[in-house]
Amino acid sequence: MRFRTLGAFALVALALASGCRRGDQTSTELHVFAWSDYFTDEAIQRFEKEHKAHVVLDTYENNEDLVAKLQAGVSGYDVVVPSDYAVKQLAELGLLEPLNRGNVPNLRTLDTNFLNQYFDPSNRYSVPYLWGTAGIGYDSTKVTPPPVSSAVLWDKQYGGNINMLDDVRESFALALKRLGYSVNTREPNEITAAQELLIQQKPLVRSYTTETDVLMLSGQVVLTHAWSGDVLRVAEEAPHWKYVIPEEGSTIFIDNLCIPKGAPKKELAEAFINFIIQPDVIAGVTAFTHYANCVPASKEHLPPTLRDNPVMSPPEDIIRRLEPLQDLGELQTLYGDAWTAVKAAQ
Ligand code: N2P
Repeated sequence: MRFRTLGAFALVALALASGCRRGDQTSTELHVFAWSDYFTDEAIQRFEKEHKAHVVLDTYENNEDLVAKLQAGVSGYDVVVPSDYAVKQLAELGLLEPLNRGNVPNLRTLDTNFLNQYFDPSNRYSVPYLWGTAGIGYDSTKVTPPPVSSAVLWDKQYGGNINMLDDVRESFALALKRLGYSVNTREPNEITAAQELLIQQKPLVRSYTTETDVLMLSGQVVLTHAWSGDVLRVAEEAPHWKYVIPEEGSTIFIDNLCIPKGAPKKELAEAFINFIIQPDVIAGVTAFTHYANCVPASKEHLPPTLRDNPVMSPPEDIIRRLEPLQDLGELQTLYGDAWTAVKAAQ
């Protein structure tokens, strides 16, 4: 979590200018709750300057933590970044504010392929932001030959050096695909079979976390279930880290900018969303995060190495092996219980 404060001078000036009582320092704060490493300092600072606001950034590890936090009541957050299926869950729970599109004119810069998706058919609540895939990050000096199948995550020779994403749907997706099932199966038998497979893997697993970058950089693991951008970003610093989508298939996600119900600063949140999807700004975000974005005009601002990077924007034959996670409604609890059983297994 990052926390920035304006200089005392600026705060007093701001308070006076907006007619606030001196000491009312919260009036121009924007609270953003997102995946880690999902914005850049440059973008945040530029927004703060242009809008005379102060951004407080807080992070979560997975969609379930985000949903739970918003379900628990007043979160105080103004902007959140749920993945596709979680947008649908949050919208159905009445936990999102409809967007005032008039305040987000840059919506027109978005690639229409990302609009009107199943999880929010007319983009009433969500603005597509970054997208990527789940796969396997591996240390190519230690894992040989380069893995092709997700079976490598069950290979005893790497026992104790493996991390799995602490994300119920992603971990089950990996196991389900390995068994030849859909990542969105509604068949209890298939979910149970995936649960068994994850339990069988458990003695080899060093950790379950979605904060994979530190594990890769520190060499604490040689293999990790991971999201594409996180591995690519690490590979810039440590090029022996590579990424592969297992031949069995995997998932593809779109993460979206949304405003939680009752957000204290709805208009400022809309200004933030409008700001961040500007081509040059979002290009900076992609250059840092290594996640592809939904704004085609940003491409010309990207470093050439990222413009046609096959990990960031996979070719058609790889895309065909990927399934988006769907919202499973009530059945989500089946997955939740199965995940709890995996975590509790000895
Ligand atoms: C970034 C996490 C990627 C988000 N650290 C996956 N939806």
